[in-house]
Amino acid sequence: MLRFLTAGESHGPKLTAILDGLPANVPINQNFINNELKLRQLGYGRSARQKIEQDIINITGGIRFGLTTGGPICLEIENKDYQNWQDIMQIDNLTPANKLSIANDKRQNLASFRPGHADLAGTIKFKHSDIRNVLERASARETAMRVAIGAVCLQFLNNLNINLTSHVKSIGTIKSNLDSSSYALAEINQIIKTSQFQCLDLNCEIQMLDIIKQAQKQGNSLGGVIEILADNLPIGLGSYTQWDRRIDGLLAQSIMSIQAIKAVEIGEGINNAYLSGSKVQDAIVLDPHNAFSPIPFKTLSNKAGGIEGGMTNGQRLVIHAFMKPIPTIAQSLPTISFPDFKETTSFYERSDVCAVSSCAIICKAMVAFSLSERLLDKFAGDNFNDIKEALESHFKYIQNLVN
Ligand code: EPS
Repeated sequence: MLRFLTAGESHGPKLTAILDGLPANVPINQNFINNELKLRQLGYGRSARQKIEQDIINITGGIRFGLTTGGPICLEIENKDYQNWQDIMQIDNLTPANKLSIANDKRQNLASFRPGHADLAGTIKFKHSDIRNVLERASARETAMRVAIGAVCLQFLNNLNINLTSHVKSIGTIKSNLDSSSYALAEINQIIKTSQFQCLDLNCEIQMLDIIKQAQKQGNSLGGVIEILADNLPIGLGSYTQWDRRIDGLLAQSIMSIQAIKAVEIGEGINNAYLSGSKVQDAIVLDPHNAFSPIPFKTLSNKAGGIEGGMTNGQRLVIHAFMKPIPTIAQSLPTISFPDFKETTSFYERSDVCAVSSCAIICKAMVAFSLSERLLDKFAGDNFNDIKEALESHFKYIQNLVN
């Protein structure tokens, strides 16, 4: 069973995670993890916090001589901003002197719930007397750790020839018009490397930049849509046999767990609901001489997005994630004060105006984790080579079905 937990607060000393259940002998390169972490920090519209942080991975267990040992992998990322928050985030109880020194610090006296955040429900749920206990942990800073976990899983998958990418389809009302289905994933990766928004349609860049600048001026924020793709998946990850083994539901859960993601679509799921059956189902044909796929059949379209009956069907996995505009905005909104519960307006510290391109990296990471989980369900093994061999024999079995 593959699983991970993260710990740490946004302005605490560091973020930590343990990833447990990867087999031994998976080649892991720290530069690869650091590159994904760097990509998550890029994109116009991020807050001043990103100038403080330079996320670098510190691995303290589970990897030796560039290979996983099979033991739990322990990952850490330092919060450089902690230097500015030591009093507010201290572990020990406040002394009278500490109390005095932070008494007038606005950061210590959060007086209202920010609409759209975890503040209100979280404070009531845990019966907190300080809203900061909620926002520190609910913060999307935690996604740095998810990207690190995902970067380990991506290396596991890539070494099995399973490739993933993600790109930004829209920011606010600016939409990319390019259809990714005619692009190889390597081509997409080359193009988005040159985009500051991880967008495949480079013609959108200027408009995306403009719309973010406008939102910034207006004290507003923007969301967007991200597409996540995976190629060379085996057939039959997930299962139709029980509700909680269906891979579409499991993938949706892992993506919906990302802060600000409010909807997930598999393939053309939303549009398909408006069409008749004959226009939605993907016809299947033989394809024995495809140099790019070990599977000797294919579908003529991919409206199902690579999943049928809760299982991967060997076609490209296509997922869309919908991110709401970031809830912390400079514009004040009506809200309720704390602890006196009176009507007031929301407070503002600092925030991102748009983090859709960062979210594309986070979505890819969560899909990489989720696919690794499902792969290990089907091709379980304690050593990487056992899994590789099992996967090769899976594809041989399929090839031998068509002669
Ligand atoms: C976040 C608020 C901002 C973001 C943060 C997520 O941080 P701060 O409160 O320090 O200004 O920049 O994201 C990150 C720090 C990050 O690395 O992504 C929030 O409330 O979710």
